[in-house]
Amino acid sequence: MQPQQTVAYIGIGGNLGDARATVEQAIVRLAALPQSLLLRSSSLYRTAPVDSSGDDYVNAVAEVATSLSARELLRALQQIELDHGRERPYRNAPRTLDLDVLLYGDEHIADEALTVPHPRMAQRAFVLAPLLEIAPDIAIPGLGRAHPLLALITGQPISKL
Ligand code: A4P
Ligand code: MG
Repeated sequence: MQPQQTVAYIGIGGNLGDARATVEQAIVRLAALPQSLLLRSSSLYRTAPVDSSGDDYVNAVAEVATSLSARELLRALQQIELDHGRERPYRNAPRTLDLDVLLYGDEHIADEALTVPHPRMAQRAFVLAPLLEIAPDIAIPGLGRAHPLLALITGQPISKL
C-alpha cells in the first residue's frame, strides 16, 4: 500500500439472476479498479432481504487500498453496477448488483451523492458479518468497534455460502 492510499470497505450485494456469479465477478472487477489494490474479500453469504423484497441476497465485503477519492471510487463502483445491468426502478428494489462505499478510511462524508460511513451499515448483519470476517477489529467512525454491534442485530437470517 502506498502512503497516499486510503483503505476503503465496499459492500457487495445482489438478488436478481445468478447473484452468486455476479458477486464473484464484482470482486474480480474490484481487483481491477484503477489506482487501487484489492487487499481482502470476504466469503459469500446468503442473506434474507432486509427492507427489501424478492429472493435471498448474496452479500460480501471487500477491502481495497485506493488513491481514488471517495467520489471517484463511488463513480467507478456505479460503472461496475451498470455493466451488470443494474436498474433503479425504486429504492431498495431487487437488484443485480449493489456496490456501496461502507467506509473510506476514518472519514465522515455527507454530501448529496455520498454518505460515509454508510448510514445503515451498523443495523445490517449482511454488512457486519462479512466486514468482521476480514477486519475483526474494525471501528466505524462515530460508532466505535463494529464487533459488538453485530450481536445486537436479531431477525436477519444469514449463512456462509
Ligand atoms: N449514496 C450515498 N452514499 C452512498 C454510499 N456510501 N455508497 C448514493 C454508495 N452509494 C451511496 O443508491 C442511491 C444513491 O445513494 C446513489 O446514487 C449514491 O449517490 P442506489 O444503490 O442507487 O440505491 P439503493 O441500493 O436502493 O440504496 P442503498 O442506499 O444502496 O440501499 P441500502 O440501504 O444499501 O439497501 N438486504 C440484504 N439481505 N442484502 C442487501 O444487500 N441491500 C439493500 C439496499 C436492502 N436490503 C438488502 C440489501
Ligand atoms: Mg447502493
